[in-house]
Amino acid sequence: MAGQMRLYYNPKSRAATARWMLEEVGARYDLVHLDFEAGENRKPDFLAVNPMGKLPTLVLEDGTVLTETPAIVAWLADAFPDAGLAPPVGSPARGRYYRWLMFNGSCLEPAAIEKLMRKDAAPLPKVSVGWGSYDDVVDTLEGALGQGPYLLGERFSAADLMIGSTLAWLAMFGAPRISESTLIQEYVERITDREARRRAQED
Ligand SMILES: N[C@@H](CCC(=O)N[C@@H](CS)C(=O)NCC(=O)O)C(=O)O
Repeated sequence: MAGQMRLYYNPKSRAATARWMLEEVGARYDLVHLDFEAGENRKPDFLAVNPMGKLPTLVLEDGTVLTETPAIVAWLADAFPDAGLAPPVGSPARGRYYRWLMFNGSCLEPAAIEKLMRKDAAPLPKVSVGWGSYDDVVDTLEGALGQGPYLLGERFSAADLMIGSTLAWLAMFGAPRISESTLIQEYVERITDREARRRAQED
C-alpha cells in the first residue's frame, strides 16, 4: 500500500489532473501549492525536487519523484489496483490503454499547442512531427470515441482521465473542432461528472 504522498500543485495546471487521479484511487496526499506568478516553481528548493520547474510533481513516501502527468496517472493506477482503472498487464486492453496514455503527450498536446500558439505559422511537416497534423489527431480521437462510451469501451480507465482532462482544458481554451464537437463534449461531460473530480476541485 502506497503511503503518504506530496503533490506540488496549482489548480490552474496539469497538476489538477494528477490530483483528480489521487482522489480516484483514494491515495493519502498533502498538497503544496506553488504560485506561478510569484515564481515559486522556479525557486531553488523546488528545482531541487524537479529541475524542470514543472507541475505536477508527485513525491512518494520513500522520496521517489514522479513527473509527467501520464506517468503519474499510470503509476497511481498500478499502485491502487482495487480502483480498477487499468486493464490487466499483458492483455490487449492494456496495450490500448498505453496507446491512449502515450497519445496524450506525444500527439494530442503538441498538436494542440501548435494549433493554438502558432496560429500564423505554416503547419510543421506532417511526415516529420510525431502527431502528423492537428486534424489527424482530432479525427483519430473522434474515431475512438465514436465507439465509446469510453476509450477502452464500456469501462472508464485512467486513460480516459488523462485524455479527457486534456480535452476539457483544450475546449476551455476554444481549441478548434474540439470545442465544437458534440461527440467530444459529451465524452468530456461524461468523464468529468465524477465524485473524485469534484473532490479534486475543492481547495
Ligand atoms: N510534460 C509535463 C508538462 C508539465 C507542465 O508544462 N506544467 C505546466 C503547468 S500545466 C507548468 O508547470 N508550467 C510552469 C512553468 O513552466 O513555469 C506533464 O505532462 O506533466
